[in-house]
Amino acid sequence: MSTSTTCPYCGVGCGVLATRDGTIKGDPDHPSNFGRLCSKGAALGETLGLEGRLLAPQIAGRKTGWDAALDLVAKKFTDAISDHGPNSVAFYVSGQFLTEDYYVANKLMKGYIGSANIDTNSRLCMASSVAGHIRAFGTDTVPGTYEDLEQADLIVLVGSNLAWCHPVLYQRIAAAKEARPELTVVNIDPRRTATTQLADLHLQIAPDGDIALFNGLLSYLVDTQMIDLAYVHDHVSNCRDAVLAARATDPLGSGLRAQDLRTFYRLWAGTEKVVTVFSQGVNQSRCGTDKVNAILNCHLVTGRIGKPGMGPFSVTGQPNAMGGREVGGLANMLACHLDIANPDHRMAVQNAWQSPTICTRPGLKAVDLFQACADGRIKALWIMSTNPAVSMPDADGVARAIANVPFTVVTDIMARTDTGDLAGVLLPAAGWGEKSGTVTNSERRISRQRAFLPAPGMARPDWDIISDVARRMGFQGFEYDSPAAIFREYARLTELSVTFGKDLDLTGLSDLSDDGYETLAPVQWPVPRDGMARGRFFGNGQYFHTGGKARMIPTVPPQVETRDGFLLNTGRIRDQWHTMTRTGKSPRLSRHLAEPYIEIHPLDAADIGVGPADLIQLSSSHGRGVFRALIADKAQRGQLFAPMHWTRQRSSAGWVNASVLCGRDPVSGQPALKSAVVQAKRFAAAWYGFAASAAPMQPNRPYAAVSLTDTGSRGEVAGIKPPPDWEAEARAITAISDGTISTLHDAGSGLVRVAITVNDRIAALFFASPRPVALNRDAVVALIGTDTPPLQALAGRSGSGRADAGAVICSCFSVGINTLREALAAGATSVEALGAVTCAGTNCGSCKPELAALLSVARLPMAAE
Ligand SMILES: Nc1nc2c(c(=O)[nH]1)N[C@H]1C(S)=C(S)[C@@H](COP(=O)(O)OP(=O)(O)OC[C@H]3O[C@@H](n4cnc5c(=O)[nH]c(N)nc54)[C@H](O)[C@@H]3O)O[C@H]1N2
Ligand SMILES: Nc1nc2c(c(=O)[nH]1)N[C@H]1C(S)=C(S)[C@@H](COP(=O)(O)OP(=O)(O)OC[C@H]3O[C@@H](n4cnc5c(=O)[nH]c(N)nc54)[C@H](O)[C@@H]3O)O[C@H]1N2
Ligand code: SF4
Ligand SMILES: [Mo]
Repeated sequence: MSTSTTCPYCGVGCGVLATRDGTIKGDPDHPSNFGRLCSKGAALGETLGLEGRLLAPQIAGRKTGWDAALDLVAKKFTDAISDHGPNSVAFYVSGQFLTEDYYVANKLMKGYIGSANIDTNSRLCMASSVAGHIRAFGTDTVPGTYEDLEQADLIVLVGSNLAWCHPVLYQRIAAAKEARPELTVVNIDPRRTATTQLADLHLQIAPDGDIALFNGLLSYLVDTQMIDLAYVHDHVSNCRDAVLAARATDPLGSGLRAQDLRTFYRLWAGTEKVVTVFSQGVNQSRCGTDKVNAILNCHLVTGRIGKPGMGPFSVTGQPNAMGGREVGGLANMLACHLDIANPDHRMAVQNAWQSPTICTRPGLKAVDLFQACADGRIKALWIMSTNPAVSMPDADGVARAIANVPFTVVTDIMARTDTGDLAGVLLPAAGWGEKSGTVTNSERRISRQRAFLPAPGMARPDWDIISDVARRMGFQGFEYDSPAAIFREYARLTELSVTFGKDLDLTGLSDLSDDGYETLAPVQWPVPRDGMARGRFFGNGQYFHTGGKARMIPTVPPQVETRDGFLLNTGRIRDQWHTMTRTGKSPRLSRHLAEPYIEIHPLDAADIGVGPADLIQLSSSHGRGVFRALIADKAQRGQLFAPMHWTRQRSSAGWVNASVLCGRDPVSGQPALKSAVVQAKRFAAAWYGFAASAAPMQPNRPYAAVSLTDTGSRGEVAGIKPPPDWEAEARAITAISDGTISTLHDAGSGLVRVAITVNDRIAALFFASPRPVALNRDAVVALIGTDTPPLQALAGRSGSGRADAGAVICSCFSVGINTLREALAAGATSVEALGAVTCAGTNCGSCKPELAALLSVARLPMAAE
């Protein structure tokens, strides 16, 4: 029997049918995905194993019971509050919390502890969109729905790599475009990405050139009389100021050519049904909030908002980024889209909660919160469901700041994370599939996550752990026995949002019975009591500012700063989720891109003397890192791109945020994670190696990146001087200390090959060379555990004589780049033909953009080979 639940990864919020044996299917009835899943969703079954899970609470590294752990947490927080005041404690939480988890954490901090020092990783993610929405609409509303993407005639993707980050939405757009080829897609991104593949026009903008671009569009709309005067008159304020600011802007500041600007402006102006989708290329910027408003201005001035097929669309990253915003997860918000700054709102929330207190001013935002940890102001810190020692800018500084807090608690599902390693108390959370609650996706659709597995060991749901601590701190109001009870309380509280004229209305769900909650079908808010649900906001021109009008915001492009070094852009890859604690468990997903890498333009690579597969060292004033070079003209000159996923658990120097020191948006406090300035040079490796082992390897060399395989683990390594003893080196790297060792040295090439056999089976293979090691890694991995004679295992480049499939492009069927190249050489001329020959792209379809790229340029699109 399968359980219908929701994918725990991105904000598309796909419905999943899951069974206890780990079978995962897309839910054909879920309105987000209608049965589709991407590569990560499809591999969820491979992430459910208990390896590495945190199964019991720990105090100072020792296992303990819940009573001891939670009494200690309650006491330390209570002591800190009574000795140093409520602002001496802080929570740092996550858009991967369920709404119920988020609600109780927020209630405890804001209504009972009396501080607003609860911030969330959404500060790194959605804060600029939230601030931009509030400035324009009077509240944090995402007006549109996914259907708008299918109904639009023009989709503009700004700072969004939808193909890899919201793959099912990308597939919905790709399907719509196939059905209606006149649907035009524009991609605005300084890099060429997998998403560019779908675009009719790629505007390779200068970093942070977005305000110049959209201010130019606003001027153009005015000049060509494309503005909707009646709409603006009735429903929009501040138009004149915004237009004046736009007029003062030189659109060439976008870094685009005049003719490309004209093409784009004509297209946008001439297409009524336009959806502008934006994501982290917009939000994660020193001018993120202004970028958001520059986009919203263009939709407001044309009245293209809240109607089928048109509107601005901020897509959310995490599965419950939206739910967190609803319940006041950010340090500057109250639950139900109410304002901390407004005394009436505060009093109303406190009354509803019957709570002893209520915070009176905004709390510390993420960057300031960790600064306060560094300088000793925070005495007790609780981090839940996020990994800031990796994901915050200046990650090493943040790690030191966390270590500096006298009492730190981390709740996670994993025993070892870079953040958990710094905690005094570790609390085991029940994970996806083991706990129940709700999440809200990018289109405001609330879906149930349902348990289909028992919680392992002593793990408990987050809402339950937080409520228990609250009770142990002596607070009443946390006697919840189920997530349904929390959800009802939250839905009732949204009555206040209605009373104060805000958008968030779930009153229709206030009296949901336990059964009703259990069977709740995906539903989009608002869900008013009268049952008159409506999909879109603002179609009637009614906004949430006093007076009911939307507000246009004058925006000014940032000063172009001269920089000494490269501009470092960071983001995501298709098959990993953030800090890899879950996707890293799937060998299949790890084969798409197995190493931390830097995309660098060929001319820049030549400038710094970096050749193919060399290593690059990055550094900034605060940190450094080492990455494989991926030389491609996808990035512009002077700009590097690195994925954010690697950690200290899986690499020796691949967590990019160590080198990311960046500015912040002054309005939202969101860090500019897309534009750090770094130095880059060739990493002076004396040797490069590849190892496969039956044991889990540790990243223990100057350069090392390890990942799981079906036969154990694999690792890329490099050292700065040759070791005195290669056999000892091989043992240290492969973590195999027993068995027999066989070694081959090739004096001419310097290649060293080592095999370790235990009980006549290959336990480890290690290859090292003065140059990056070229060999069939799949074949080497496949030899582990076999009874192949060691010298045979070391012989030849491809070991078993099988063709090397190369870096995996199709995760579902493990189809490698070389297999695809062969199919191309044999005459495949379409994505479908490639699929027919190799199966690639015929299951989840996440690799289709890469297949199309292969076809169009007939060269390798992504290969950390
Ligand atoms: N596979 C995968 N999917 C994910 C996630 C994941 O970890 N893995 N995480 C989820 C989360 S939490 C989030 S927030 C989303 C993020 O989803 P996206 O925002 O789509 O992804 P990113 O790769 O962070 O960045 C998007 C693009 O912004 C571009 N960019 C950089 N600077 C600028 C600029 O100045 N202007 C413009 N216009 N573009 C710029 C980058 O080159 C990059 O291609 O993905 C979600 N989905
Ligand atoms: N350089 C750079 N840095 C970035 C970004 C970028 O684009 N570039 N993007 C930023 C963005 S948008 C985001 S959203 C962040 C994401 O960054 P993080 O939130 O730090 O990354 P995750 O790996 O998702 O962390 C989630 C943690 O929660 C744990 N976990 C999983 N399920 C549960 C559960 O049910 N309960 C509990 N208690 N724990 C659980 C996981 O094991 C993991 O340790 O990164 C940000 N950092
Ligand atoms: S697109 Fe992929 S990661 Fe996002 S919710 Fe759907 S299956 Fe999950
Ligand atoms: Mo995010």
